Amino acid sequence: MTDGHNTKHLLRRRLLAGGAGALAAAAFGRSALAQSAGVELPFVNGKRNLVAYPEKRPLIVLTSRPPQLETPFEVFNDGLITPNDAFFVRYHNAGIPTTIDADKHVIKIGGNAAGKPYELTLADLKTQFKPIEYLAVNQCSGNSRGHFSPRVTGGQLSNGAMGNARWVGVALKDVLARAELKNSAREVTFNGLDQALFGGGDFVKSIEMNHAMDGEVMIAYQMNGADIPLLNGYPVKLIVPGYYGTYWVKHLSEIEVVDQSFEGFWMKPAYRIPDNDCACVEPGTAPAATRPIGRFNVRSFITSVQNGGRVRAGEQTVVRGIAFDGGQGVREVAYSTDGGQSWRGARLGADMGRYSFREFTFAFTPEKGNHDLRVRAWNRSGQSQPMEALWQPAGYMRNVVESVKVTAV
Ligand SMILES: Nc1nc2c(c(=O)[nH]1)N[C@H]1C(S)=C(S)[C@@H](COP(=O)(O)O)O[C@H]1N2
Ligand SMILES: [Mo]
Repeated sequence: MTDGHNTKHLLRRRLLAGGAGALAAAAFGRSALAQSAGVELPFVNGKRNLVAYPEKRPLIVLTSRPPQLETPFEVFNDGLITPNDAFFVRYHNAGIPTTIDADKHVIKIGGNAAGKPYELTLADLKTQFKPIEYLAVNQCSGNSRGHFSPRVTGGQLSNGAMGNARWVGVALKDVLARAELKNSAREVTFNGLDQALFGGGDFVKSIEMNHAMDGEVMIAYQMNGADIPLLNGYPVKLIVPGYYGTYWVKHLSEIEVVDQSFEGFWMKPAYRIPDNDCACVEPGTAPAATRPIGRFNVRSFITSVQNGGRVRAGEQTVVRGIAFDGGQGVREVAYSTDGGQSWRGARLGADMGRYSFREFTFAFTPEKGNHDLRVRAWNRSGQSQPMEALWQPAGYMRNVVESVKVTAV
């Protein structure tokens, strides 16, 4: 409360100050406000600052060292592609690169199952391989973790640790093929320029060989038609479409093809889920067995109105939102305006690829009073979202059907 008051006060002072400053504040009203403001995420201890990091508009700060930034949810209603300056940021270790000379950046390709190890410069990557391109959602495993009940440890995120972008790069398969892989090749590991300063271990991830060779996993050098922002992995980042962000290694500098299962800290014990169909356990209990986290489950969100929002009674409102899954593609979105008692089909927007956000809309003419809006998506293999939240100790993969309560006045 105090913050909101101070913010308004500050902004008013700036506007009253006159001259160029006032003009600037007026022209950039929204960001001037945001820069000095905070937000209150909808859970206990959800108070956060909004701060503009390099190449970023003011984003929700989870931690500042290393930077972990969440996208304010309104951004998802501005369009189906998340702008680079609004895209969330997640790092594990404090030793992040602060300047990178892309002309000097090399990716080393080696490992005990690479017959012919070699090095690639960024220029090689851009000129010697066929570019590929697609839209894909990046989502942190812990997106929405702050909403878990009972609460779990880890970054207390609301729903903004996700984003959809157009990626351009080269197929990992093509880069690996040039290393003349041995028959013993089993997994591929990925490392980036960032380093662990205070323990925890260098951030290294792995995927299986057939996944690495699927022709879709990409070494990207472009995001939404521009260089990848530094905080999102400049100059090159691994794109593993449909898979949680943990595999999307930033500032990619080392690729190793190895003949055994890689079990570095960030593959085991970190980033594992209960090894069962729901990837869930009884709240408060630990799983008997785990496996590495994999593809996204199905999610959908209303974006045009937020929980606690207002709509006009007796007038038709078009409610809009986004749905996505781990790569089957969204087949159907249903909506309810009565808290889940009755459901109808929403209208799907254009298919922008099976890894992209998909828009949906539905029309709603509310009577005066309170309404509980819900949406539920299905993918092309019939998977959907649970009506009651599933629980797991790491707080990954939350995908419950959300409830957006609005008042029609
Ligand atoms: N080099 C490096 N890459 C990384 C990480 C990291 O800590 N270091 N974190 C991963 C995790 S858990 C996520 S969710 C995504 C986030 O990507 P973004 O910061 O570009 O949004 O980066 C992944 N790639
Ligand atoms: Mo993540």
